[in-house]
Amino acid sequence: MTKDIFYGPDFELLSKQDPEISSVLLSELKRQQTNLQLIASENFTSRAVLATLGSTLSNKYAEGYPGKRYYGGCEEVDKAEYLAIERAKSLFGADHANVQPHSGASANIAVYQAFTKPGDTVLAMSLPHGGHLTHGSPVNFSGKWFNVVSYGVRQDTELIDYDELRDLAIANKPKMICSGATAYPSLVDFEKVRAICDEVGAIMWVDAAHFIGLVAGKAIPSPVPYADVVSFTTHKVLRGPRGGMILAKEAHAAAIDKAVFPGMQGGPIMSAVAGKAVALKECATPEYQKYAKDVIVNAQALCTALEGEGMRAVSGGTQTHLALIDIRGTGVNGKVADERCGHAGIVLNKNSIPFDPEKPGITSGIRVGTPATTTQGMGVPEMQTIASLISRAIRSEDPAVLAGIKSEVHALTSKFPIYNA
Ligand code: DSN
Repeated sequence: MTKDIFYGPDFELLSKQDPEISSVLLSELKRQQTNLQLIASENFTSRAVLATLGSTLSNKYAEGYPGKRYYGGCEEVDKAEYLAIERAKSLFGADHANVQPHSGASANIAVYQAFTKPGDTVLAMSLPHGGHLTHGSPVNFSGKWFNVVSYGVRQDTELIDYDELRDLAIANKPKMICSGATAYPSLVDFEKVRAICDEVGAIMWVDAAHFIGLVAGKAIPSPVPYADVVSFTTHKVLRGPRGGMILAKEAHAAAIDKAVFPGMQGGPIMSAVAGKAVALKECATPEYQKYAKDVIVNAQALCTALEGEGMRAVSGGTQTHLALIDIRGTGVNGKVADERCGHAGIVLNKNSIPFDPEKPGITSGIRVGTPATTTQGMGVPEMQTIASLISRAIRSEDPAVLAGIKSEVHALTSKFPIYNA
């Protein structure tokens, strides 16, 4: 049974040794193959990246940096890390790259550590308006250890209020200003943010986790020429392994490296570092650049089609890989919509919309993204079909109807197979 499957011969060993875990791997593969993956922060990484993640590089401790390690035997993993660094610098035109953070949150901890001290003031986008936990949420280290002042979007346009941002910067004199969000469908005006940072003497930090893959594909403008530091994850649109990365101006290189190691992490996960190198090489290809543009075309098509189904696109549409949809017009809240779509094989997430009257656990919205479906090869016609499937799922409480939609989802995904043997 396991002979022909994607995971290869080692999987047979695993399935004999640990049938419980091997069955999780199989059923998760099936879940990814058969459902619609619309979580804006997820993607299907390449087989080459997966092969690297499952390699013996995982066995190696390599505290320190290439050429300056605290353990012997690092000559091979050094080559992988040098490649990842050089590819990151070349792809993004950055002075410096640190490829070791285990995740986006880890990368952000390092940014705080490099530029601030506990108690310092930082200006960042508010979580209810699309920010991230590490941008000052009271339940996160950032909100507990720093004086984070939040800016948001305007109620009329649902776009960042740069006047408010400037006023807050002048009034609070932050050490650092963070731009970047997890549920903001529009582009950030980095030139404006740079000017505000210069006016108040703040470090310009861009948390580019969500959109860096679009930058890599030259589909949207880059924050790198403007920002002092850019942190991001490598597994979203970028389509690499789960992990984090930091780009910085040369003047900040030493501070960033010190903040990552020994400041925040011990040994880097060298299989992931090598996987980041593989993904960055893929990102430099014309195929990837087309992919990045297609992700946006698909997100816009999905957004427009959802509007055609009687839902409202926050900020009037999208310029990126995701759309934030106000679903109050359907009479259903985000939590119920998320659950109904889940029963129908459509994986998305409930999401607060700006000025949401509902609690964060309920919400008035959903967030949909197109990185994964675009990797599968879906295009505008499929986005229109998906919008109709979402709309029907949200509006139905009948398990039989939801099961019927699930069959349609399976029929659609079977035409765009991933990880086939
Ligand atoms: N969890 C990520 C997202 O879904 O946007 C952010 O870290």
